[in-house]
Amino acid sequence: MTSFTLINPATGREFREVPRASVEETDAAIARAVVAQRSWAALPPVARADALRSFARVVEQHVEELAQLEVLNSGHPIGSARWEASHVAQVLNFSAGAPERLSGQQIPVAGGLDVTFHEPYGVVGIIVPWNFPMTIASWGFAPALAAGNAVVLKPAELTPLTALRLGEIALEAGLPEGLFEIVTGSGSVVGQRFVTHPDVRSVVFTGSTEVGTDVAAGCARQLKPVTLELGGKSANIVFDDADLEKAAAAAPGAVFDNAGQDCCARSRILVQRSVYDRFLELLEPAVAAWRVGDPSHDDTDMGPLISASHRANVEGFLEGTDIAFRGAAPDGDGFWFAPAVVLAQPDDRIAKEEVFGPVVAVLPFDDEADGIRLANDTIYGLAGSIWTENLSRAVRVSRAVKSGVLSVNSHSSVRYWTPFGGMKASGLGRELGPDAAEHFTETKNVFFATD
Ligand code: TXE
Repeated sequence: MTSFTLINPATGREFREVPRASVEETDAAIARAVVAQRSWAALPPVARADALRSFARVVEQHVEELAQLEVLNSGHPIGSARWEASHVAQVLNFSAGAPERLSGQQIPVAGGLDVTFHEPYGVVGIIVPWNFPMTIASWGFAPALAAGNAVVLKPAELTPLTALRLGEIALEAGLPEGLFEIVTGSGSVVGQRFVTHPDVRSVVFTGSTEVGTDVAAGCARQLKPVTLELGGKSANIVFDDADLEKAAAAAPGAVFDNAGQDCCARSRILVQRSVYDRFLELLEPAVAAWRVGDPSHDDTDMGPLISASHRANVEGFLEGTDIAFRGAAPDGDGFWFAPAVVLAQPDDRIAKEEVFGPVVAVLPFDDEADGIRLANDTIYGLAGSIWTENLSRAVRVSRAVKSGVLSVNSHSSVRYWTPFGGMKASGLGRELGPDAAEHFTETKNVFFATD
């Protein structure tokens, strides 16, 4: 097969064919990137900064178009999709500040001068999942380009449209041909070629822990650095001294946003036993108020799941569970799924595995130590939230939970200027934040003898 068919998740209807690149086509894209990278890295830093600012400006002019593409291809609510497209422009603008700030060091040595340089890797391969197609892509390509690399990027098979459009927008904005190559195709062909091709010098992978582990093993054989953003089973810990109304009102958004297809989804709510019943009473109306429906409407909170097969997987997780209550979802075609709140025990499958759908497991705990123990009772360590009005407890618990991204009395996870990434089976390395561009370089040390 030389192409794959895209399906609108809100209607279940096929709407477009996208090419499936072969190994030879992937190699050709990598070869173009190798050539483009040499000239790009040789440009004055200000020229690279200007090019990225121009890329950001043209993305800003196309926010509505990119957002509409994401509604069509991924079923994201239009409000979220507009945020995502604007976020890409912001990540580019932020990264545009990096070329002139990638300073090395001058280290005192006898008999000469010792300095370090942040050298780009060369070509960086970026493998993107389907859940946040444009934002996750930008977390890789913007800082990688800023650091003087070329990028070959493979979007997920299901959701390539915004990446393809961003590739065109880069050219419209004046980025050189070959510098930012979008290669559509399957993971086992195009993604694997990024791993094995000797000219791809660094790989960024976001996706399942299973495939990420294979990608890391392949990169290890090539001695190739790899950044991994993988699965999660993040805890939303609600203590008895929390503002319960606020905590319950915020909980649906923390797990049902993007239909739960979010690596940071707070898919376990851990509630102190003394306030467990009260919290559930407050959570029920909040879930009922969560609006699931047509993603093209401004007031929709949640659209469909990404595909029929993914919906079947998510449904499978509910078998044999104790469902406390569910939200609403439209009937009809489209991969709709009503949000579900499940009462669980720590060893239940629903409390352990990443569902990647609008399903949340609620578990009680006894005291602070028990809450921390339960929060850490997972192979994952990506995100988490802590609800308490006690400052000392907030500090203690945020230091004790083994996750890369935590928020207290909030569910925020992503700001492009703060670091993002997971511990344990949730990943390796960090994206975004002040050092994002530096992560796409390797340090060179040069000694100049003066004697
Ligand atoms: O992920 P994959 P899928 C989890 C989530 C979801 C499950 C499966 O639980 O239900 O993973 O999703 C490319 N070499 N997450 O199948 O397969 C693939 O083409 C190189 C969580 O979409 O990991 C796609 O571009 N690349 C996660 C990307 O890897 C390969 C986000 C991700 O695909 C490859 C996504 C290979 N051998 C899924 N095989 C999160 N937590 O954010 C596939 N790919």
